[in-house]
Amino acid sequence: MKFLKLLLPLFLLFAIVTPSQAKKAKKVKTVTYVCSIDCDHCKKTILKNIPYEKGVKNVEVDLATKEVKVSFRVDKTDDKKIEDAIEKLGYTAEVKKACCAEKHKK
Ligand SMILES: [Cu+2]
Repeated sequence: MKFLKLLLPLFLLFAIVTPSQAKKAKKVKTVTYVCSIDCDHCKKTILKNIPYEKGVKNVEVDLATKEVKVSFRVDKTDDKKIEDAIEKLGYTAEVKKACCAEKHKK
């Protein structure tokens, strides 16, 4: 019995330490582009095309800020390819630079 009492905390410790491996999540990155979009038609054009680009998981368009937020698989595409895809539709696209608030997070 005394042996069991000693073993239990040890076992519990193992149970806490061992998980946290095997987290093989598909890496998704979200990049915000500032684009030359200015009306509902532009928004529709973006939403009709960009979600079908290779590796793209999600697209959000904010007309007020002219921002297009794209989430994509890093193993399938990259910032530049998405940028090119937006430009191919006839818009300018520029990766939105992180503001100072982003730096202060670290
Ligand atoms: Cu437009």
